[in-house]
Amino acid sequence: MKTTTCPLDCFDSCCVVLGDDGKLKGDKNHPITKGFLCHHLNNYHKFERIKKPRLDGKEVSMEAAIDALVKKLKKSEPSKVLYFKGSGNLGVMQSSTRMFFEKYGASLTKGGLCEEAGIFGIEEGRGAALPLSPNIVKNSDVVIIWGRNNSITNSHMLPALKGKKLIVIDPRITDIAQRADIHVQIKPRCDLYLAMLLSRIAYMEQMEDVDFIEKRCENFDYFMDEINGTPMVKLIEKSGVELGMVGDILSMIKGKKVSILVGIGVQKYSFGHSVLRAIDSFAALLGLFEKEGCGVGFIDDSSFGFGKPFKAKREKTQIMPIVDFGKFDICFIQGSNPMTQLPCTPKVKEGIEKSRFVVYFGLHENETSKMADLIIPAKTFLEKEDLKLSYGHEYVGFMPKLIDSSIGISEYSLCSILSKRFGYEDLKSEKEYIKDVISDNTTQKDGLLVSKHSVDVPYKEKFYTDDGKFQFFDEFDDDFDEQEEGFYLLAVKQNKSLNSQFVTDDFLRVPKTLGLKNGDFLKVKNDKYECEYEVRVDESLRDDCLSLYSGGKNCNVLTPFRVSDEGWGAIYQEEKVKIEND
Ligand SMILES: Nc1nc2c(c(=O)[nH]1)N[C@H]1C(S)=C(S)[C@@H](COP(=O)(O)OP(=O)(O)OC[C@H]3O[C@@H](n4cnc5c(=O)[nH]c(N)nc54)[C@H](O)[C@@H]3O)O[C@H]1N2
Ligand SMILES: Nc1nc2c(c(=O)[nH]1)N[C@H]1C(S)=C(S)[C@@H](COP(=O)(O)OP(=O)(O)OC[C@H]3O[C@@H](n4cnc5c(=O)[nH]c(N)nc54)[C@H](O)[C@@H]3O)O[C@H]1N2
Ligand code: SF4
Ligand SMILES: [Mo]
Repeated sequence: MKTTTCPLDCFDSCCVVLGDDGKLKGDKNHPITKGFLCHHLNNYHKFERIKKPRLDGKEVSMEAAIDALVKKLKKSEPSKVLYFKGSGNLGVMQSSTRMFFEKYGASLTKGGLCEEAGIFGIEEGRGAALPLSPNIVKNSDVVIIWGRNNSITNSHMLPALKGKKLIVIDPRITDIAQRADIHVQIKPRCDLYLAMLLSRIAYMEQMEDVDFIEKRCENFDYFMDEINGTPMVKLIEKSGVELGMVGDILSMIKGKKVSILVGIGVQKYSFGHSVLRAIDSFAALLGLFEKEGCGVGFIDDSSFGFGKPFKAKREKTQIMPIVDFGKFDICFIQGSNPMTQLPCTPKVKEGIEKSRFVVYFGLHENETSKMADLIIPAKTFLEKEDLKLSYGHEYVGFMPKLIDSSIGISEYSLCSILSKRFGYEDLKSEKEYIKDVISDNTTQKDGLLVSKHSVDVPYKEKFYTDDGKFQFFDEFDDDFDEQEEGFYLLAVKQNKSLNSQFVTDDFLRVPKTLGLKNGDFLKVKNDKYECEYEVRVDESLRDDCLSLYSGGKNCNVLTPFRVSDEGWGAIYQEEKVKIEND
């Protein structure tokens, strides 16, 4: 049986079986995949890929494409070259190209478009974000789903949720919210205050885990001072959640095994790191970090503790969500579609138009490939050697080359050819890189490869902070004016696309109260830009929210050109938008 691992940016990292007919199926024996794949891989071959390299709009051979790139790189000042890698494929070998560009002296990016703000907060409190796998969640009594949309983005968690009490905290009535025992249809950006309110009442109800807090935590008194120092009415007002509902949540979790599954929804804000820190602090107050069937999961760090073969050693100077492409003579864009995925599309467009030579290295045509001077087609995950870690569970997935194809080039081969052309030392073979990652970082569990650092109860022994203790949070900045007129513009995922890959959806979802109907057009604006969208009425939305799906061609026209206070993360939902409704 030919098996591999789904390369996509997803919690689940499914184990994929390649049939003799070329069809992809989920491995029935894999403990997470359990025999099913989602829309993306079930339809993988239907999506047209780029077959030939193109230079200035004309098809060329791969040799000519690489020649053109080498020529440009040799002529350019290295710091005027930008290396920009997205998350189209999360295999370990994807980063091999960075090795070449780092040696060459190109500018590298830091921060990112996804979980960076939240991860910063988690690392402040716990030192590292260890995965909370479905294997742990299945032993919980209650699961709190906090700004994560499992049925769409993390469907292989669903079996672990069966039979559990579910509490969903989400401004939209998602599929999982409809099945929840409690749904807090929270106002966007209010989660930090809800975490504080929950902590305050839990403490009043003496739900804190005294022993855990005393032995394994720091800063608890300051945390409680901060919380008790904030008037209760302010916490209720700021969270927008009634005390009755807080009471219902706490009675449901009291004395129970509780897992909290946090998604990126809660941290697409300037103070995103503090939101995760506050949720973690609530969990630590309850002592959830050392009990079986308990814990907090996020977009976890699957490579925690791993020696990373392609880790950048040079300083990264460019902040990814607000990088100015126009400053660079050459932009090498791999596995990404910044024209739709970075915040503030008008700025991105301006930069990409200004840059002298834009290289797009990807699988599919998209808004960025349309603007590129040189297009280099990639190989699919079936056609190259790789290895995949998951940010949602402990298993490490083999990705052997299963198919020969004359189309495209792998990241490793491109790196290898470029290195040779520049006279850099020879690379190890790709099999060797993969073998080293496996032998240094993994071990076997029930016949499957898992991270060496994976444990049944994360943080049971220690936290990964300097003193090995959990650090409660005690202060945060929030200067957002929630009274400002306008709508929250939610940035969410949908089932048929993986960000901008596959079938995208350009419609603006609006609440029923706007009195619009499907097919109407609505002009939406912020301080600088405006954009007209075709509308779909969505009864799952709060009256103060609009939403756009990730990958839609105008999904980022109105998102702010800013980054989080910590972590250099994109903050798609930080600013309200206004509508022109006549
Ligand atoms: N099908 C599919 N799966 C995917 C992806 C995809 O594009 N398509 N993308 C992958 C990637 S890159 C990632 S990072 C993950 C993300 O996985 P998720 O975090 O599950 O994805 P989102 O849809 O961004 O956000 C989840 C929920 O947060 C809610 N939300 C928005 N704002 C707030 C808020 O202020 N507070 C609270 N409590 N909730 C809020 C939204 O309504 C949404 O339901 O999914 C991965 N999986
Ligand atoms: N408005 C809004 N914006 C968002 C989000 C949102 O929810 N709303 N989500 C954000 C998040 S969480 C993320 S992670 C980012 C993702 O944003 P990006 O990292 O830009 O990811 P994609 O849009 O999925 O683009 C992936 C590209 O990778 C290419 N690709 C696929 N496989 C391979 C391969 O093996 N090799 C190479 N070289 N290329 C390959 C595909 O052709 C595609 O062009 O978007 C962010 N932007
Ligand atoms: S995108 Fe996620 S759910 Fe779909 S096949 Fe890949 S790993 Fe599985
Ligand atoms: Mo992401």
